[in-house]
Amino acid sequence: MKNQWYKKACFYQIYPRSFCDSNGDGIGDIPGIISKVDYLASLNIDAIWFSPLYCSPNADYGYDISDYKNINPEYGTMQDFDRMVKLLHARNIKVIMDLVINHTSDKHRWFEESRKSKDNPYRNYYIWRDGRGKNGKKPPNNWTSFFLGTAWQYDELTGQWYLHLFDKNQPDLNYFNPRVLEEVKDVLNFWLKKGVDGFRCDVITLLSKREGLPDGKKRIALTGREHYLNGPKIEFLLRQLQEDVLSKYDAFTVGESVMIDVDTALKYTSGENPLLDTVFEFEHMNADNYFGIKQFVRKFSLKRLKKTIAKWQDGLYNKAWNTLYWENHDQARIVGRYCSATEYREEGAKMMGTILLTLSGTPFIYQGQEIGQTSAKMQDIEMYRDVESIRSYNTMRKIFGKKGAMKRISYCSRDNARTPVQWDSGANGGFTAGTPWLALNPNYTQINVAQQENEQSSVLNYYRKLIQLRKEHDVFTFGTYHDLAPLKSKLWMYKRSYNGDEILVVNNFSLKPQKVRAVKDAERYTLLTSNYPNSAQTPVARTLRPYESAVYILKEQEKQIDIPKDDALTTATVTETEQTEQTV
Ligand code: ISL
Ligand code: CA
Repeated sequence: MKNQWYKKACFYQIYPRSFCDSNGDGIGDIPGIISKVDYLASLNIDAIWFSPLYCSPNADYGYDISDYKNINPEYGTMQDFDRMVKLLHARNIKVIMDLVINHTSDKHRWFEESRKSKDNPYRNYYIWRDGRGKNGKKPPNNWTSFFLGTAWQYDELTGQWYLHLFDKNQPDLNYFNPRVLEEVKDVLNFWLKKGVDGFRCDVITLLSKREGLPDGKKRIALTGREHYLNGPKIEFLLRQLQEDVLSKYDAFTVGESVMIDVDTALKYTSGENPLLDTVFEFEHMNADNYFGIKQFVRKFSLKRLKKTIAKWQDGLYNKAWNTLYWENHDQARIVGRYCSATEYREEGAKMMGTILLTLSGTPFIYQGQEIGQTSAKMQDIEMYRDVESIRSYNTMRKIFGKKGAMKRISYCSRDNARTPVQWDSGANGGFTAGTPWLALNPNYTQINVAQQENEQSSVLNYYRKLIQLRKEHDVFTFGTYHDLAPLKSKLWMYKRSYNGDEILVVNNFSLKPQKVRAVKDAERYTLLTSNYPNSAQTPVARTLRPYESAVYILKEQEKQIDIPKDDALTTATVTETEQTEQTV
């Protein structure tokens, strides 16, 4: 039976380039991370997902890998890496690596070989095709890239095109060729032998393309996706990785699953030997855009968000395991998206933290989120470093004009999450003694770790408290989810129940006070925590202040394990199985 430690765990994501720079070159690095291990331990987190640390020419900052078995020299050496793992393990923090196997860098040795000639032994590691039209000067099919435009690049050398679902510097690996999966297994073995605890699997659901690579239905984005999203052989590929490698180390996996729905998620994550332990779905990050395309910005709707969360909370309950996240290196900061970054900023940040840590699934906190960092919203395209932002700005300009494009990019750009961590109010927020690779958000003078360490009621200390409470009360992690007011557009109130225990979470998603009716049997509950001083001690009828968020818990004496009169014995057994399931 697999060790399910990850169910009770709280994860933290590090984007190494922006975490902490130790040598003044403006780039975060492993010695920088090492200097912060005690800070990481003080958060009481159980595991860290590292965005790629491998060698990369940085077309997509690590998501274009040129050597899977070495550390990017900008970040340090393999010795530094080993030391970091040791220090983290000594603090009971597990290490999860990013596994980017849909594509490599075009500077990877395999691709450099592959390009050389049609009969090179590595040719078939990538997806090469003849072009269409006269002289083959048109791409082989109509698929478009995640970063917009065609997904094909013509290569003069051999007169053929190669497929790249992302940037042209990120050629897709060819899983029609069984050799490729063998290479990947070798990479997995390498890191697992070193003692890492699992993988976050980048765009894992895209690996298997449909035979013949047929044209796709024309769409606003990702034309062709019906031919590779959860493609024909994906389950076979994942099964092999599980059986031949991952299961031997009891390794944890979370699969980044673009555009996934509940039923497909269940295919990957349910059953006795799931293909993945859990997934990152995207739907709940679309409450402020049209068609799931983040550049098509739209006013945030709490009702939409609640509907999506309810669907996932219910859909996976007792069948599979979900993740919880608001931020990562691909998303703008949540403060400023789902709550205000100006008025009541701290209350909003704490409210979003409360929700993250009181739902079912494994929570992931992204660096800087724990202090409520906000999006930098840079107004000059020259300041951006992210390939997606730059590419989509150019496309958006054609649709919305310069101003409209900038407005949208500055709202949704991935660089909003990638500005360095704000450690203190000194030069460059204490991130570097040199010039940072990406400018800091100027608000580091007000929002930073040092200042929040000194303030008892800071966002940082609130996150710590919530993580602690989640550890103490299993109902946070394992409870059922029940939305008490799904139709309210400003209030999010829900109840979680588990083994006779209950919590009620009430949140005001607006800048104005909101009236709430008393919760049924309000006196049975008592206040556990709140982001305001003097919140009501029981969930009575009253007015919730702007972004007020409070967690109530069933009083100890009110707890009872329900035993139906007719079949007490069966129920007792059920309770017992539930308890073994959560044992970690
Ligand atoms: O960020 C995105 C826009 O919303 C997504 O399209 C993103 O590109 C997609 O979620 C895949 O993300 C992952 O793979 C990419 C890499 O650029 C991202 O940073 C990574 O998280 C290619 O490896
Ligand atoms: Ca450095």
